[in-house]
Amino acid sequence: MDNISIARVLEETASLLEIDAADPFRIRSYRRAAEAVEQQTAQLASLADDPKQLLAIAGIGKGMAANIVDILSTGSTPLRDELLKKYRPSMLELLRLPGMGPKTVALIWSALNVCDIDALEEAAKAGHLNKLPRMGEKFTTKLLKGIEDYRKNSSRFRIDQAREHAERISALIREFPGIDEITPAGSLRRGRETVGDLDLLVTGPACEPDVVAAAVEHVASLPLIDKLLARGQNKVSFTLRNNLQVDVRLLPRASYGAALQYFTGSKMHNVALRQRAIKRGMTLNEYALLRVEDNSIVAAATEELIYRALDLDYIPPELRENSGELDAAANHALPELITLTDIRGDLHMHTVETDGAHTIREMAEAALSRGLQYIAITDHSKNLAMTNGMDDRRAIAHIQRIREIDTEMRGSIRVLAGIEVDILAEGELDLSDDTLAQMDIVVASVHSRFDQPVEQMTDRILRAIENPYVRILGHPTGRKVLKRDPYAVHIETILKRASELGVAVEHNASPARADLNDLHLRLAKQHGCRIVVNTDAHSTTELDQIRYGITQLRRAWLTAADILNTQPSAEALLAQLRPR
Ligand code: DGT
Ligand code: CA
Ligand code: CA
Ligand code: ZN
Repeated sequence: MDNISIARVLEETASLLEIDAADPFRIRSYRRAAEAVEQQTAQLASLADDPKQLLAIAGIGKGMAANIVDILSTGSTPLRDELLKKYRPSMLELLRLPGMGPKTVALIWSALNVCDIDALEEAAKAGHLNKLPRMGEKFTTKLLKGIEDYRKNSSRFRIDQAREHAERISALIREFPGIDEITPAGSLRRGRETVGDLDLLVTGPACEPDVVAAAVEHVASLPLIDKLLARGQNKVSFTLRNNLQVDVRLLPRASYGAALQYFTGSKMHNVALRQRAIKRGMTLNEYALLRVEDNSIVAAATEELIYRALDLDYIPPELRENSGELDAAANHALPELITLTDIRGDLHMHTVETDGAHTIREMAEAALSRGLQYIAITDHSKNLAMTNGMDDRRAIAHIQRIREIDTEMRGSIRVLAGIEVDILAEGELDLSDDTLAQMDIVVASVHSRFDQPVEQMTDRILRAIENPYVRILGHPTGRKVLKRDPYAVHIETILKRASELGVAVEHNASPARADLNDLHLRLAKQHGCRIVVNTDAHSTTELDQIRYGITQLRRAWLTAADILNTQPSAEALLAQLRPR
């Protein structure tokens, strides 16, 4: 039994425990063990005779080592067998649907004997769910939409997950001697918010034609491969346990640039680029840019050389969508795209006061260690009850604590007092104007009643930003990547009004949101909107998610000057926000 199969059994056990409403710590210990097993280069089957070696793996304790020994000898654990007598493996998939938590899955099973997506869809359509507690017509409608979305989306992966997998795989490939560069190409390199499959390009002395077979062999036997799909002279394709497909290509140094250009795409960008080459008497393929008349190589080793030979400035991967970048590159009119180091502050984050994991001070210190000059603490307001949102009294007490930390930080970083105030159903705000007036930063966001008709939602948001204390409109369309469509709203109407009022619109950098998206951001700039990029961090590590925001801003052609929180200091920033 290989590591992937062991990891799958552990992961399944975790999910079954979840349906069984078991202790969260116990659930997490199985998940962590599954991940640890998957990462191992050595096959556990060969270590199991000596339990000490299993215990040496981080994330594997005594109990878990015993489980692994069981899995190796019987293919399962007594616990998993017991749970599978009570439940079914197909129920694990149900957990991915909206509104389907472990308790609901367990209930639908005990009441209706339903344990897979097809049967669930049938039961929902026949109206059987409506008879169960807390599952009215609304629930059924939402669920059916969720099933449809799930079928549509389950073949794509979020950029952050794709990136993590790419890094994990790259680390394992790198163990082979003679490999000195691994670059994710395709949609991941272009920074799309979701990725269909991973395209990894590898080069180094081990990838030269006469020796490449050994490196191909190394890649084809990576421990995390679930199914090997294809294996060619310099290419290996496989899937991971989560069904993500990976195409690895091993290329000689001399043609690495051409391959990088070709496999980064997008297809439409490449079509346009090839046409440009043809007009100049050249052809472009994955090996080189060639002169037609004598088949001589014009450029191949780097992308820069290829673009230059076609009389173009270098086009950053994020812009390669055939949306005007070739003309701009020909006219030396490409924007100087924003980079991570341009960001000086972060204006949307949460603390333990509501649903965050860390204190004001911990967030401030983490931001300081990341080189930021200022942050705003913006916890939730009371309408979001499940986050322990604050009423007016608590919000004002919270301002005091923020001010104290700001003083304690002695100017090393400025900590601004803020709030993420809920926009209620008719556009009223969740806290009084008196409270909002005391905040440096008021982010207003929609967190409820996503189902309103488009006119009502648009009016609701317009009314909210008329409130003179609102300085930022948070995650303006409410979508969750691969999980929830944006609510129906006339975004252009909102952008125009926000621009007139001087209310900044947010790009929420959390890869789960990426809201406004790249196209809306481009529109926002056209309408003269002020734009901020925020992490909406709920923990110190989530402050690092700013990088995903930068990627989307770059895809929207934005420069540092387009983004307010590139201002060097809190004072300079506040001067750019809607005046009081
Ligand atoms: P994805 O994987 O759906 O998120 O999107 P991409 O852009 O990564 O697309 P993929 O993986 O099918 O192909 C990778 C790149 O290869 C693509 O962006 C452009 C390049 N390419 C150039 N010509 C062709 C072609 O004729 N067929 C395919 N499949 N790819 C091509
Ligand atoms: Ca791809
Ligand atoms: Ca591909
Ligand atoms: Zn929010």
